[in-house]
Amino acid sequence: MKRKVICLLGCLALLGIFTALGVLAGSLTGAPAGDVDLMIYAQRYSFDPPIIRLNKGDRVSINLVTRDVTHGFFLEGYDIDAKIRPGDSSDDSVLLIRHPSKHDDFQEVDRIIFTAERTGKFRFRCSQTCGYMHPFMQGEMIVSPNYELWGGIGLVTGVAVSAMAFFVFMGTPGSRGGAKLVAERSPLPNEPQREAKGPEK
Ligand SMILES: [Cu+2]
Repeated sequence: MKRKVICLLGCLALLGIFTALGVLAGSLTGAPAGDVDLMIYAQRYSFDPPIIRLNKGDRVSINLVTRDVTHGFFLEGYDIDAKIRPGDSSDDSVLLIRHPSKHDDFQEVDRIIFTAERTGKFRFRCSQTCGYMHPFMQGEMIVSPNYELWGGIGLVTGVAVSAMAFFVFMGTPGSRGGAKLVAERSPLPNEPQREAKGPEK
């Protein structure tokens, strides 16, 4: 009985350890890549939505739309500076992008595309002077590691390992019976040979 309790506690500890390892793996490696399609509206003096939530590794495609004048979209930490010029209709608007660290010129694109490789909080702000409140036009992108997925993988592994450990330490009724049968039967094939050899000599 005492052995059973110790064994159960051991299995619980294993479960905890594997779940924790899973969460740790999540914080170090991040989530599997997913495709995220976003529409961001820019207008004086805010972005809609103001907060973007992503998982690490997400392949992001942003369609930037302006509701009034030309606005910028400078994403800190990701080397992205985009701007959207309004047209007569939303189809006529022009989206341009450059990478500040490369000192390159703006190039026309259909979408702002990048992979969310860095975890953390990153500010995005308007980089085109659009009015007196322009400096306050900003939002936030939050890239988090996928704790749930890796924690789940850890938990499942923990269940498997602790179940194996439980049966190894406690033994199953079948395996005990089987062991006895083998122990009883194994001498049998040798016995007749010994008996046979004995009288010959
Ligand atoms: Cu602005």
